[in-house]
Amino acid sequence: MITIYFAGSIRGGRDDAAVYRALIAHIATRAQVLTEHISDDLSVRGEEDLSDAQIYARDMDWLRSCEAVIAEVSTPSLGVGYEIGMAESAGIPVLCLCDAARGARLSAMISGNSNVQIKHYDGIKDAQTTIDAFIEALGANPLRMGDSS
Ligand code: 6IA
Repeated sequence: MITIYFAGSIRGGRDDAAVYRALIAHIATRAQVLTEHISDDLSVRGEEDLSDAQIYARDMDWLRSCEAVIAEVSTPSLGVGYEIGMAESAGIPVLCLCDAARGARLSAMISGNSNVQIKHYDGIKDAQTTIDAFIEALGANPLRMGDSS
């Protein structure tokens, strides 16, 4: 099964937590999601017991091991931007999902980056359809950019 690293804002703001939950639930029917906690109430899950250094080390291990990243980028987040950049430099395919109504505010470092796929979605169904096509394309061609074999 394909492994997906889902990225969504945490300290950048939790306004879209319900959207993350709906997208993660959908991805989980098609792939293994390494970061299902992004949709949760993190205090309930005990994430607060982890130091920032432990969170960073764990998330970077997951990021390096995943086959693709799906990032919800409507709420600006330093961590999500960092993860997108790290995935890009590792040659890991990245799909960025942005609520169309807020797309004009998306950072040029994402919207101007031809190495990542960007979808300005109009409602959850639209985002889910895009996720399906992205995962299907990965299954057809699971090689990372930069792989020589
Ligand atoms: O800058 P942000 O916090 O918005 O960054 C969010 C991104 O960084 C997510 O995509 C996560 O993969 C990662 N990340 C940042 N903080 C955490 C976290 N706990 N747990 C897991 N992943 C994280 C933060 C502590 C919490 C109790 C507030």
